[in-house]
This record gives sequence, C-alpha cells and structure tokens, in this order.
Amino acid sequence: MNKKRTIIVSNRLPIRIEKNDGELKFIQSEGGLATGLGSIYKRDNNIWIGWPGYIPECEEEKEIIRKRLAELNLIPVFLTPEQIEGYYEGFSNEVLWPIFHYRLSYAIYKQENWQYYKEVNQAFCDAVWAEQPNDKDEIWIHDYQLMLLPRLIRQGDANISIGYFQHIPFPPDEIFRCIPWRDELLEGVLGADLIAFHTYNDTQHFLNAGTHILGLTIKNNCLQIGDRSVYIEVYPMGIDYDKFSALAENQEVQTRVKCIKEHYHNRKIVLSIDRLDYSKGILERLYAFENFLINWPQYNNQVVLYMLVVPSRDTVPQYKRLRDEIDRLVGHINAVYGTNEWTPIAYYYNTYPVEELSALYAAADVCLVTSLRDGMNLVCKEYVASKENKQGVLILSELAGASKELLDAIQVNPNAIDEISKAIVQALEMPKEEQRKRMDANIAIVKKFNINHWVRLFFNRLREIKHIQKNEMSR
Ligand code: GDG
Repeated sequence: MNKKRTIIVSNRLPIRIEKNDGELKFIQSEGGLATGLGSIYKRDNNIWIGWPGYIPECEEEKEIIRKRLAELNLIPVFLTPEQIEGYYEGFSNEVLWPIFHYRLSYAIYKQENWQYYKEVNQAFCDAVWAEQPNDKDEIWIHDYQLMLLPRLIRQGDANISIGYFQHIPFPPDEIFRCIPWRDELLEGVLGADLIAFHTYNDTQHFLNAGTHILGLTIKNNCLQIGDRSVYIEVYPMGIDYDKFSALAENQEVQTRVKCIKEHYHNRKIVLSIDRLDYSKGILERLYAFENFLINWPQYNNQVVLYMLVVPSRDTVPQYKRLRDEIDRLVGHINAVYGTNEWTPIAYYYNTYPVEELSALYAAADVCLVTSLRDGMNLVCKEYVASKENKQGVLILSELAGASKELLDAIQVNPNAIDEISKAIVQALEMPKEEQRKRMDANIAIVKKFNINHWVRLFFNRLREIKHIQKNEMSR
C-alpha cells in the first residue's frame, strides 16, 4: 500500500453513535468541518481518526463499532469515562479553553488532569501509528485537545508531514505563560510542519510564545527548532456557502420562514445562535437588549430577540452557573417589559435541525453576535450566506475572528453594552439600500473564502512546505 494517504485527526469523529433499544445508530455530523473534510477523508484510502462520542459496553461492541466505522473510513479511539473527565472536561475545557479565551480566573489546574491529557494524546498517537503512515502521507491534526500529538507523531518519523489547525484563539504569551505545563504544550504543537490559526493576531501570539517562553528564534517568519523550520500561518476557516445559500431558497424552508414571521406578527427579529459558553457574551447581549428596551421605548412591542442557545458542557460548574444566570435574566426581562401581546425574548435551550437554523437565518432582520472571544464564529457567516439578494444586518463583535473578514458588518465592542444597544437601533433603522450594499460585500467574502477553499489552501501549503524542506535537505 504505497499510495499517498491523508489522515485527519480530531478529538471527535464526524459521527455520533446512539443506542436505541439495543441497536447502534451511526449519525453523520452536519458540522462545517465534517462537510469540508468530507471530500477528503471519504476518498481512496484516506481516514479520519477520533473519539466516536460513545462508550461501548463490552469488547464485542467495540469490534462491531470498529468494523462499521471502517466502512466509512473512520477509525475510533475509545476513551474511558475517567479519560473523558480528565482529558476532555478537566484539562481541555477547564484549563485550555478558559486560558485561550483570556479567562484566567476560570482555569482549574489539576496535575491528574494533565496526566490524563498526556495519556489520551499518546492513545491518539498509537492509533495513528497503528495505521502505519509513512513520510509520503499527510496528517492534519485539529484543535487544542491534541496539542501534544504533533510532537508524539514526529518522534516516530522525523520526515512525516504534519499540519495542525487551532479552531480557538491563541492568547498573548503572558496569558499562555500561566499554564503550568506551557513548555510541553508548545513543544508538542511545534512537532508540526505547519501550525495555523484563524487570525493574524493568533499567529503573532504563538510566535511570541515560542520566542519568549521557549527562547526559540524566528527565521523567515518560521520558528526554528534545531534545523527544522515550523511555519506559523493564517488560514481563516470558511463555511459551506452553497449549502446555506441553497437551503435558504428551499421551498420548505421558505414556508417555515413565513410561519416564523407570522408567528411574531411581522415584528423585527433579532437573532442569536450560540453554544452555551461564557466566551459567547450571552449575558452582555441580554444586558444590551434590556438597555435597548429602556432607552428606545418606541421599539417596545416592535422587536423580538430570538435567542437559541445550544446545550454544551452543562455539567461543568461555570456553564451550569451561566445557564442559570441566562434563565434568570431572560425571565426578568420578559416579566418586566413584556405585555399580554408581546414577549421580548424568545429563548430556546435546544438543538435544531439545520433546516430550522436556515429558516431562522432567512427570517431574521438582524443577526447579533457578541462573543467576548471567538476563534472565528461560523454563525455570522452562515447568516450572511442565507441572505443572498435579501435584506438583513449583521452586528458582529470585534473580538470574534470573523470581524477581520466581515468588515461591512456593524462591529461592536461586546463589553460596551451601550454600543451594542445603539448598534441594534442602527441596524433596525438602516436604509434598505445600505443593507444590500453591506450584505453584498460580506457575501462576496463568505462565498469566495468558503470551506473548500480553506481545505485546499491548507493542503497546498503543507505540500509546498514539504517540498521546501526536501530541497533544503538535498542542498
Ligand atoms: C469553534 C470555535 C470557530 C449551532 N446550533 C445548532 C447548530 N449549530 C452550528 C452552527 C455553526 C456551529 O454550530 C457553531 O460554530 P461557531 O463557530 O459559531 O462556534 P463553536 O462551536 O464554538 O466552534 C469557533 C469554530 O470552532 C470553527 O473553527 O469558528 O470560534 O469556538 O456551524 O450552525 N447546528 C445545528 N443545530 C443547532 O441547533 N444543526
């Protein structure tokens, strides 16, 4: 088997396994990454390695799952409940997630969780080597749960081609420095040939961490590890533009749009969609909406904030507290400002099919994204893709990676409550012509720099780097 292979590795496989009445169900993920990489891992003898999100009851069930997944080019890494708690919930979500989102005080450093993180990264490495990759193959590792993996793999083959993409921000080095295991994490990622982030700032923070914390040198924009050059570059992730623009035109979705608008008696709809997470600025958004109701009373009964929060990590104490606070604040706003005819906030804590999401995007007059930090934020791009030839205004946090691309959104500082309220008014009063102009400019960006473009660009660059390295070695 000498043909070049692509191996994708991420914490989760692009599939969900459910067991109903003793029968295993394999449900393909519709997420952006799964779609974008679908054309790659399903082809030839390429594979995707990751946790299937399910704990098998016995060895026999493991084997059944392994076989079923192999037919889909997927290789499972099975994790124990203790590993999930220590590596995923404990280390990834209670150390790396808060630190990388600039929330120092939320980090909980526990030595035993670090041990689990190392153990699971090693398990992923073993799963990669079990597939016997060689130095013709390409390995693309995704995200902060697997920061040690590039180096672990590199130790088995100095010439193998490894790319790493981080979907969340990389903080300034003085913040990153707070992690007790910062050196090992940096050295781990630096096993890759190409390390990529959504924004230029993230790359600069990473370069600073390399020079200030590890004392490395930079040559031609690369970090030097001995005689190896590691490329640190920007690849802003796109979405499946065609899918979202086609969905918005779909007859059933259009019917649903009509229903939604009628349900709210043609009041203006301000939409927000996010996972439950303190990085998304959900409370700030609610304060801003209350401030808007107080200071622009002429809009009472004219506007609805439709807020969809997708359940996430709600066993983690900070997330549970956030959820309680959202419940309280939504209850307070609806109780104080609502009337018999009008409930200001339509709040749902739920997951919807993508068709429903599409109908909401198409129906919304305004999309409000107030992330306090966000690697990219795909919701705002999906909103834009659902608005071809239509009206709509995007209000976008300047602290989301997408703000570097969607320059024609109304950009706000998510900590400035008054600024967000004013932006809501500006959006509601924006002339149709200006809406169209701004939306057209945003559409052009989202359409061109779509998910396929992102995947293509990344792989082309990884190949180019390998080529450069080979030339350097033969000199
Ligand atoms: C991380 C980074 C970065 C949401 N609700 C439902 C649903 N969704 C989908 C959206 C969108 C995705 O989930 C959320 O993506 P985001 O980018 O907004 O946020 P994270 O989940 O935090 O993602 C982020 C991203 O990685 C990619 O690199 O942009 O910064 O934090 O696609 O559509 N999908 C369905 N039902 C829902 O109820 N089907």
